[in-house]
Amino acid sequence: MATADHSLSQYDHTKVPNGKNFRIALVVSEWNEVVTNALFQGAKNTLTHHNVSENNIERIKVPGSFELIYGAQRAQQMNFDAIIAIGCVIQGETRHFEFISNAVAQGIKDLNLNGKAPVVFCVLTDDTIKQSKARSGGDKGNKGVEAAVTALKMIGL
Ligand code: DLZ
Repeated sequence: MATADHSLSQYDHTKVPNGKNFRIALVVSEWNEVVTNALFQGAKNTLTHHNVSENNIERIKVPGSFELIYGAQRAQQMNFDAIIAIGCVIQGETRHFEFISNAVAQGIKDLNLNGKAPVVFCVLTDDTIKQSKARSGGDKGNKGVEAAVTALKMIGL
């Protein structure tokens, strides 16, 4: 599961469905915005590269990663074909990190089981901002790219 030797931006383009006519919502947390903006940009560029129209990509802002669950659920009710939940939780001095990370992972899992559109987990859970920057357009690639490819594949299932 480690990304140490793996770039999050590398994938086989021939295995990605054509995104023409797909409608995709990107729910983006404002916490650690320098990272979540870069993840958003990576996802958006990848979606348009695979023919998703800019008009069919909607950015929905939420205050923090904890709110991604509610934001993604609202997006599921708005008839998008897929939702990408974008956040960045960084380890601090308290146990807050674990509560938020676990809640978001469980909440998004529940939305995938019960909702009508797939919700892709594009949430970085790192020890340091440096690690997050490396995974949002740095030397480990961009998890937003990986999330966009996943969304297209899930719609095409
Ligand atoms: C409160 C908090 C903290 C300490 N750290 C983060 C973080 O690293 N990443 C993130 O996305 N959000 C953080 N938050 C905010 C919570 O996600 C949430 O917005 C608040 O607890 C309000 O519900």
